[in-house]
Amino acid sequence: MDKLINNAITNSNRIAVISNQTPYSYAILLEKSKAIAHFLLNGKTDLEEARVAFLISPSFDYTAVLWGIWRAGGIAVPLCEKHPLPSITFVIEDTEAEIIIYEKSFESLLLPLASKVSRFLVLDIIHKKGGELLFTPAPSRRALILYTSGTTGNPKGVVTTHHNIEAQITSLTTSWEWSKEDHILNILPMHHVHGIINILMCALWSGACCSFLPKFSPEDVFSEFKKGQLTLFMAVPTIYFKLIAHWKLLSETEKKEISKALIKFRLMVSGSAALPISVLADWKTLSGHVLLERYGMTEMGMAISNPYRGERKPGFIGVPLQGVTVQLADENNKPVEAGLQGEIQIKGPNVFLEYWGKPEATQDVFTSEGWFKTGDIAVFEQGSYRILGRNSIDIIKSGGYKISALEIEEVLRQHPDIDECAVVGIPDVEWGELIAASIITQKPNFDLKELTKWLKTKLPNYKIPRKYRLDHELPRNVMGKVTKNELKSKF
Ligand code: MCA
Ligand code: AMP
Repeated sequence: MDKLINNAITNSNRIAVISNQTPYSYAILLEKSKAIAHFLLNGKTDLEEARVAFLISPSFDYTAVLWGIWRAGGIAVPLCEKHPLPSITFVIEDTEAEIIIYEKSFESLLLPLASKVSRFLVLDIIHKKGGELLFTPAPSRRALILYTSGTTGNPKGVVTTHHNIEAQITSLTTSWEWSKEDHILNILPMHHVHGIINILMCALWSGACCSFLPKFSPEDVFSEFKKGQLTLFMAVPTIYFKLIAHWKLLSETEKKEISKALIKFRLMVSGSAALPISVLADWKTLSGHVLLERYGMTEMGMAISNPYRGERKPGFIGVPLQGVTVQLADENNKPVEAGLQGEIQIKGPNVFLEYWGKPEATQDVFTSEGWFKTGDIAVFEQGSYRILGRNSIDIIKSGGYKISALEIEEVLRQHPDIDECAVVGIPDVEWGELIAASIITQKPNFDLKELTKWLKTKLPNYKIPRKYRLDHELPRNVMGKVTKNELKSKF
């Protein structure tokens, strides 16, 4: 945190963030985040790791609140604007958040939660100035809790310390040669590592500029590209797919204009899910860039990356980033022989501290030798790692979001007309995987549109099944366990 603040002081006259077309300097970011810290401290000198949840659209205000929480010694818990109330309530209860800060437009959504916290603060009232802050949190202190889906029902809170975050940032800014001349566009949701660490925090650490668009739309992204000021772009494969599809519909003149702007970029990165080779090839035609594919996870930030300089191999994720150690291991957590497949296991200062309030779950994902078990299966060949799949069929990646099939099944089972169900991910070039559900119901003419409406009150849009089958029974093995591979093939 000290280094982050010092870097910001050094760059105080530079533009840190552009949001709603308004530029904000590092000096203003320092001032506003200090005011927020003072307001949160309310006379104390340290929040002592109180969880502070916040629901603010991706913007300068979001950035100032994140820094304000850290400068006050709190743990930042970003909420997602697209989540329905039950998902937000879960996070507030699970973290036992003491404070919620929100943007006025989210007031009616959050009001039912006001009584669950000691302080329910609308951002507009925070104007207080105040003197210097008397403390900065030590590197070992908890900084951030991000929720991620796993192989058990509910999402788990991944806790990273200031030290973890600094390690994640420095390995990326060094490997990808960030500088203060950089300017990046941020169109990703701000409750995940990709948007928060890889884009926003790497930019701010470097004295560079981060421009926010409140929501992804291909038209808006292309018009930002055409302004000719950006040097970097990072997104999930689904976004590249959508940009390519939009570009293909444009006139020849518009296509040329966009391609001319894109060739000037320094670097374009894809990650959070496997990049289809067809998307890599189409993007090369459109932009002249071979996308740099890298591999990461909420629990460890980025771990493996194709090179910034040197050959980027299609279908491969590259080699360990600076400071990260990787092994491929068998079921006994022993390293596999060269050329054989194994689970990716990671060590390094980038690896998270714990799942919030879940010591057993934390212990389960580390080997006795301290390796973090990712659950991703890979092979090392031709000097680079290649992902082959995951060791759990119940983890789905759709649109770059990690989704638990079991979490969706648990919600589906609460529906009064559903007797049984099973959820799987089926391959899809646009979304990575599409969520598909087999439903067993006795109800004649069961209405799937109504089911979708009902699910949307309980789950975020990206966790809603896109394909259904109404079946008489689920495929099972002799032990009675649902055979999900068989179900997948039925879709
Ligand atoms: C939305 N739609 C979908 C899905 N999501 N259809 C199928 N599968 C989906 N997963 C449909 C909606 O129903 C709607 O259709 C239409 O798409 C638009 O919905 P909307 O919610 O507006 O979607 P969007 O804004 O266009 O979202 C697409 C997106 C978004 C921008 C690609 O999914 C996204 O921001 N993904 C990034 C997630 C991310 O940052 N992951 C990083 C995790 P209709 O109009 O018919 O209803 S961090 C991580 O993974 C690690 C650390 C790492 O390595 O980075
Ligand atoms: P999350 O839990 O949302 O952080 O998602 C992490 C998961 O995304 C990893 O465990 C991988 O399964 C997947 N992932 C991230 N980057 C890549 C990539 N480049 N190729 C394939 N899978 C990826």
